[in-house]
Amino acid sequence: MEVLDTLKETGVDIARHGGRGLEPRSPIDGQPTVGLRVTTQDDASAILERANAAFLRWRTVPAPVRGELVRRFGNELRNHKAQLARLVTIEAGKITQEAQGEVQEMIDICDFAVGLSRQLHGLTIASERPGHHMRETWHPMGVCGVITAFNFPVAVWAWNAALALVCGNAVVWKPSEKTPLTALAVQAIFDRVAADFDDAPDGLNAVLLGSQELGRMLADHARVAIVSATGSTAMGGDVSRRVAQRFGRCILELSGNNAAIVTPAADLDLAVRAILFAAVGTTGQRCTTLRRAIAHSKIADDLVDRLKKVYDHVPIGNPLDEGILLGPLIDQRAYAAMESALQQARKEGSQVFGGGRVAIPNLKDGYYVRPALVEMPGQNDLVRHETFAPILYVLRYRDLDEAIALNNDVKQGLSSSIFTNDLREAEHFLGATGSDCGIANVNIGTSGAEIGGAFGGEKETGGGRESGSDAWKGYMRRSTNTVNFSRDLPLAQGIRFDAVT
Ligand code: UN1
Repeated sequence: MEVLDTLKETGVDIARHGGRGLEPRSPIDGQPTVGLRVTTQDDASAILERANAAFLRWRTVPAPVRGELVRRFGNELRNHKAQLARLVTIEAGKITQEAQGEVQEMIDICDFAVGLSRQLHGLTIASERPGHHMRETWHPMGVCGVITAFNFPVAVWAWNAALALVCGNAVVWKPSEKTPLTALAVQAIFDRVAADFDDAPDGLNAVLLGSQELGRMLADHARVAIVSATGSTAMGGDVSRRVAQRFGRCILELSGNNAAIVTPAADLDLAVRAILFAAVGTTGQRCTTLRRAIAHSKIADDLVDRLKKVYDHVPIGNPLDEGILLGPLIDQRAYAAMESALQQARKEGSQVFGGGRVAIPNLKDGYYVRPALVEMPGQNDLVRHETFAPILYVLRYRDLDEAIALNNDVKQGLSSSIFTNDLREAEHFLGATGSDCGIANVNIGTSGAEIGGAFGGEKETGGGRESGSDAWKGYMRRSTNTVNFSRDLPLAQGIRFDAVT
């Protein structure tokens, strides 16, 4: 079978992992792929102990040497880009272009982390005391637990793992139950690179396969210093409450409900292309997917007409086929959620364009849908709810403050955009009284961020930052150091505390 061949090419020993307990299916045709054994709680405990032992050694390896391991790993990802992308397509249903983009995101973050391994710098701070130095230093934290979702089965792990590893941590990864094969392939590649690297201890990165119980175990376990979780707000709430109980650290990247404001000063051709990728790409299953277009009433009709035209021409089908832009939803539940949102929209008197299941020959158990555009009279609870499917709600506004208020009037705060050629509008949107999201863009869509920036958002999105910029600080502990190189002992704030002798 073809999946087995691809797995073999990445080095997965299927005899070791094959079995029962986890029965992943490909969204392409709804058929089972390869059955796998789940990780028992006992095995998971042993893996966590091993990871902790690995951390104790790894933290003493100089950071640029740790970077060298990540460099070699990134090169192996380059060599296996096609195979990994294929597995992403088979397990997550992403079209080949996007699946390759996802693997490229892993490669990019490895490159970033290699450079970072020589840049883990702190501050020197002026001391108020003579003969004293103050500085900040950064140190490895421990085991980093990474919980990832089906929609980015490998890139999000890589954002976390590449940084965590150069920062001197060990990583234990709980991938989505829907995408375990892709995780095993990445693990096999990592294991080979690590085996050839003298300074890399055993168990530096390990995978736990199974249900949310294993995610909870990571959240509860005293050995896990950092839990980085990507997924629903409900999952993130559960994880963060558990981690907070033991005063651990969380990095959360949860739901989004991302909007684009299209003003009368927008380049509509550009806006339509950007909206298409952001709303329809990945079958609407990115946390950064565009879910709301907030269009000025002067241009709203024009925008909707143009969108309808391009929506009508989106090629839907097998994501492995060249030229397809819209692959399947992940499963029946995702389809049911989309249908129920559209039904609710109709009940509320909205205009629904598109939507509905599409039959693809030979793939009758895959859930293929037409993307939907829904003209909403106002922003209601349906619009405020994140439905993980290609539904774009169109809202209208009259002045920019009203549009920004609509942008911000949702519980999530991940990504946002404005389409305008008016500098005043753009800067207002980006400023303190503008978008309240972690990501705010001008003249590009809400999705498809580069790895160089910090990725994440506010409110129910969880507040975490991953990937670029200074997100690495989330994977290290900060130590403030005051060094006295004088012969005196002056106290801060001028306090005198001498016993008379
Ligand atoms: C996600 O959907 O969880 O900005 C991550 C983007 C991608 C990452 C999305 N680089 O759309």
